Amino acid sequence: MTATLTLEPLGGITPHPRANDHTAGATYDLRPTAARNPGGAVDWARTHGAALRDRLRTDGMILLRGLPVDIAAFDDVVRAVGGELLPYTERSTPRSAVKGNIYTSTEYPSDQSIPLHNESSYAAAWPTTVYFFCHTAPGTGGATPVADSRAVLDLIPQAVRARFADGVLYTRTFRAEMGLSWQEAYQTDDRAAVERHCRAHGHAYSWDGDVLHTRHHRPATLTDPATGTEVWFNQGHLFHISNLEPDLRDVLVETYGDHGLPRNAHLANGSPIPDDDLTAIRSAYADASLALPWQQGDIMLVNNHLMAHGREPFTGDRRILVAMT
Ligand SMILES: O=C(O)CCC(=O)C(=O)O
Repeated sequence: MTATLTLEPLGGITPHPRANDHTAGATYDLRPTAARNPGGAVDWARTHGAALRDRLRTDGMILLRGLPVDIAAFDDVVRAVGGELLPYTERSTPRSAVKGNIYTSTEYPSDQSIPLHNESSYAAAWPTTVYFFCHTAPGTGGATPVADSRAVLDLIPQAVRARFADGVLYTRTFRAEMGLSWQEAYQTDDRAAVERHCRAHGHAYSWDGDVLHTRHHRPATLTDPATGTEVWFNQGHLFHISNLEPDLRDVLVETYGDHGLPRNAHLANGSPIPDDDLTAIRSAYADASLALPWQQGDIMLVNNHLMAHGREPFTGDRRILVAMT
């Protein structure tokens, strides 16, 4: 039986004006909602699991606040809502396993932002739901902003979308001393297993000693099966070399050349993504985004088809854990 789920709008959050008022006609209610319950987190999640799944299908993001949660309870809440937790495969960023398939969120230096992105949208497989748990709230900053991927698509000019009609070409170089090694990205020491993965998913690959180069195409958009809506769903702007600080970019190009960069992205035909297109895409994300300050114990449920997520710079001992189903 489905229990009634009461979600209340969260105060103190002001989405960017264009997030609910953009030009393509449709509007989405991006006000985040929260479920509050001071009682047992796991029982509550078991009772409301089906209702939470239902709401997530359209709402995109729900914050659970005020539940007493530790790592074990987070694990159980995720199972109650989404079933078995998925491992982080075909990795693109460093994360450490904390308990089973619960990981730290991406371990990038605290002064850096992580651009909004849909989890693993560069890969052959991705989670449909991502769960973030605030184990330790940051001192300042450090929100995990979200952006409605339907709004992002609507905010990207038609001419830009047309250039991405055939998808994105992702190029990656895995080396031990820069970015991720192939062993970390694919979670194996077995080259043959990596080659099997590449062949199964149509990734071209070549070896240069212990350095692995790959190239693969993925679509730029996705039709969400639950709502039938098209969403912007790729990491072209994040893989692109322009995402790095200019100094680091110059050093990488000088050291490894254009074809040896840890990550890069091109239009599907291999030509460069125009700078103006990247600017338009990044500004669409910015316009559609909203950020919630974390409170210790918060769990954020994110529909990975409908919502991108990122990270703001922070101070203090922030610890956000992530699980995927
Ligand atoms: O730490 C966070 O809030 C999210 C980091 C992130 O974007 C990720 O791990 O994919």
